[in-house]
Amino acid sequence: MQRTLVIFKPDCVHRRLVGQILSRFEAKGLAVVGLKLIQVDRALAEKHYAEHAGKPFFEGLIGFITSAPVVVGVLEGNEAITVVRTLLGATNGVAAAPGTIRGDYSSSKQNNLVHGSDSPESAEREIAMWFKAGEVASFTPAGSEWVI
Ligand code: RTP
Ligand code: MG
Repeated sequence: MQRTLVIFKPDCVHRRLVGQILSRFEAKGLAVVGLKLIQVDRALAEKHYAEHAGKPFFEGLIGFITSAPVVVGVLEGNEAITVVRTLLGATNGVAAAPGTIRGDYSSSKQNNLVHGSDSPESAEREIAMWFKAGEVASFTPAGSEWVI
C-alpha cells in the first residue's frame, strides 16, 4: 500500500467538484486517510511548487493556488501515486484524454482541478509539508485486500 497527496485546487472548490472527483478516487479503490480544507499562504504555495520557481507560469500559479481555499488529502491504496496521476490525465486539460478527470472537466493549462504527487519522494515530502503527524490516520482501511 502506498500513500499520495492530492490537492483539490481553488477551481475545483469553486466549481463544487470536490465530492465528485473524490468519489472517482474512492471508486478506483483508494481510501481517504487525511482530508481538510485550508487557505494556503504564499510561503506554503512557493514551497510546494519550488520546482517551478522562475518559470513563466510560476507567479500565476502561486496567485491561483492562494486565491481561495483548497481541499488537501492523503489517499492510500495499491500504487496510489501512479493511480492518481493516471486518473488525472495530462497536465493541460485541453490535451487530457476524455475519461480522465482533467479530460472530462478541464480546458485549461493552469486550472486543472487536482494535484497529485509525482513520485514516492514527492509524496513523502508533500504529505509532511501539508499535514501534521496527528492529522493523517495510521489505520489500515478495511477491505484493502480487495483492491490489490
Ligand atoms: P500538479 O503538480 O498540479 O499535479 O500538475 P502536473 O504535475 O501535471 O504539472 P506540473 O508540470 O507539475 O505543473 C504544476 C501546475 O502548474 C500549472 N501550470 N500552468 N500556464 C502554464 O503553462 C502551466 N503549466 C503548468 C498547472 O496547474 C499544473 O498542474
Ligand atoms: Mg507536478
